Amino acid sequence: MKIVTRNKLVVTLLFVGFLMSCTKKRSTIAAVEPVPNAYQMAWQELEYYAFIHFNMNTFTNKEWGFGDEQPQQFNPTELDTRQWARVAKEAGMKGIIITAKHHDGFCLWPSNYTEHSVKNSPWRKGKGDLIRELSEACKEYGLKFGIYLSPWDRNHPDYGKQEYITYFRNQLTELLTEYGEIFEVWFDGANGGDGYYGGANEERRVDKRTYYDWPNTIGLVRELQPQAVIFSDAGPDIRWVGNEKGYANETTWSPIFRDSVYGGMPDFQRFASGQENGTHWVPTETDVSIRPGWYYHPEQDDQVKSLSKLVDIYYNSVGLNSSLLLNLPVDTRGLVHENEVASLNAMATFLKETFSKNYLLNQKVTTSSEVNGFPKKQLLDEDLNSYWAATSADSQPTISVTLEKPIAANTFMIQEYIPLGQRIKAFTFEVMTEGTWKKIYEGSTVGNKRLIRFETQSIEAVRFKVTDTKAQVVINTIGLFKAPEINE
Ligand code: FUL
Repeated sequence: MKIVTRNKLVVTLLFVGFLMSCTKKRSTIAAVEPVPNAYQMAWQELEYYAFIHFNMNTFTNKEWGFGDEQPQQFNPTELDTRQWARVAKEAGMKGIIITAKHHDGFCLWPSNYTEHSVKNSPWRKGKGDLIRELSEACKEYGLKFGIYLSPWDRNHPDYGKQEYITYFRNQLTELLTEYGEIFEVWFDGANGGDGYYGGANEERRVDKRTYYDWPNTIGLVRELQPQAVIFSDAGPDIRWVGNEKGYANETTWSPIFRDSVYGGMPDFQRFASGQENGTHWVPTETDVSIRPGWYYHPEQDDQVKSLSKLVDIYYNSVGLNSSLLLNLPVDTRGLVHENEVASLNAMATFLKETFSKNYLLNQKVTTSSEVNGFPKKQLLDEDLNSYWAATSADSQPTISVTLEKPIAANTFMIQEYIPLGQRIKAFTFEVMTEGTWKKIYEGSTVGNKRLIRFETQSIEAVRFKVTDTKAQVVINTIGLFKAPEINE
């Protein structure tokens, strides 16, 4: 009896000790607000996904249709959304966002609220629903599915009036209730003014800030698909990187001072780098097309971005605390063109070869400080939920890794543990070759991921030093890689 009681006591004490150590762990590192919510965190982990611009413009060979096109013009001959999904999957992408309706107003699904849709086209004899086909293909290939719905509609007679807002919301409701889970809703900011507008053929200006009643439109998305992140020039959940070239800024803060949210805001440039002390977590998304145009134009068949260009874009988007939304203009057959497939496959091989072997694994790591419970070994455990923490007294935290034997490498990766907020303001990255430290790079922000590329060299050790930070440094992971040479 006595023994049992003592055992019970020991077990209880151990349990209390365990609970205390957990509490201690959690309470040690305070978050630096703002921080991402769970849905933004899930989105951060995607990093690389496809935009598909395919709609009426594909058949009129335009970038922006006027709105006076006829549904009969939409007629892909070999449309196969499973091919799109397969190509995206094999490319290593995690999802697809489709232009359900672009500025010309034509709808890729048989909306109940307009005749200007696939239901009046020859495609599948008017019985087709491209949004359904694509959502099912995405499910089959394990890809996330997202919707681009242009607020501007150059076809609709009521555009500019209150009635159009009801129409826009009805369409949004169809898209967000009929096709399963949506991971991202993309609101374009473009509003050009003139259009067909049901035959009026006139210029219609709206106040982008107030016309779409963004708070309630955003509220509708939240209600129907609470996990979806919403994109516009200024958020609310993710923001435009500020250019369509594929390049994020060297300094990229995820926080911004998000006073108002609407697509097409004239001062989005002030968000390009974000704001160190911004009040809301609104990370950037880098959208760029694999060809010069967003839509397919046969004359651009030989202008598909090369492997080296795509790699450069990847390092300057994913590697600069952003995500890469790479556009594939599906052609008039309804297929991703062979030239795109070739570039994407080359890119997939490059990424696989580069990031499959982290040369820092099992090597000797030293750090300038360490908080109990957040040891340096967690820098290399490949667990996105564990991290190393420097003490708050350590104002210039340093991570050094000495390699057992010299390794030829050309890429360094580091990720902050962003669930606790973005912190690093400035850093240096050095490598040791032939016994001498060499400064390779001096940078500013890190955030979700920073990739540093350099000439291939035989490296004996690497050193990452934070030279300025908002708060105690928390690092999720580090890596050293060797990207293959690109021979083009
Ligand atoms: C822009 C649009 O005007 C382009 O046509 C394209 O859809 C691009 C992604 O966004 O604002």
